[in-house]
Amino acid sequence: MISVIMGSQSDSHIAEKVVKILKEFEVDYEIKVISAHRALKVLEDYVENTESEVIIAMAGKAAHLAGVIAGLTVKPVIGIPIKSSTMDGLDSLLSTVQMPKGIPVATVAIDGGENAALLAISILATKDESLRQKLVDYRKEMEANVIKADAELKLN
Ligand code: RP5
Repeated sequence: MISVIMGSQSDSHIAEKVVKILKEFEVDYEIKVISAHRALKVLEDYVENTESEVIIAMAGKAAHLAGVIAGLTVKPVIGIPIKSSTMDGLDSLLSTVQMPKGIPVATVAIDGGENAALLAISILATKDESLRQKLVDYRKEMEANVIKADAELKLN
């Protein structure tokens, strides 16, 4: 199972991207809104008790959510910096990616919900052959789409 945690309900447009991929791969997930600064105790309880194998955390501005979660668990934590301020997400990116040594957060692109989901699936796929095959098929489909786009190019 994968946990998907948003820092705020206002991050749900990116959570939707994550959930779309998880559904496509038929992976179990649990989705929550838990803020690290507004509800720290709730976050601690959740992280300590969840049975999820991977946690995806998304937050904007001074985005400490993924880092705090990573400090609470040795499970893999994937951080999505959210573009939710006047700084175009650069603040969130640096807050999420620049973790001090010892407590890693695997950070994807700003608003990179799809890649966060795919990375979480890749982690589960190390112990799940059928999930691994779905990832291979997904990449084959992407390749086929590129070949098709090239064949249909009308600019030559
Ligand atoms: C962060 O601050 C959230 O993750 C969100 O991206 C941003 C704004 O949150 P709200 O003030 O809209 O709740 O905590």
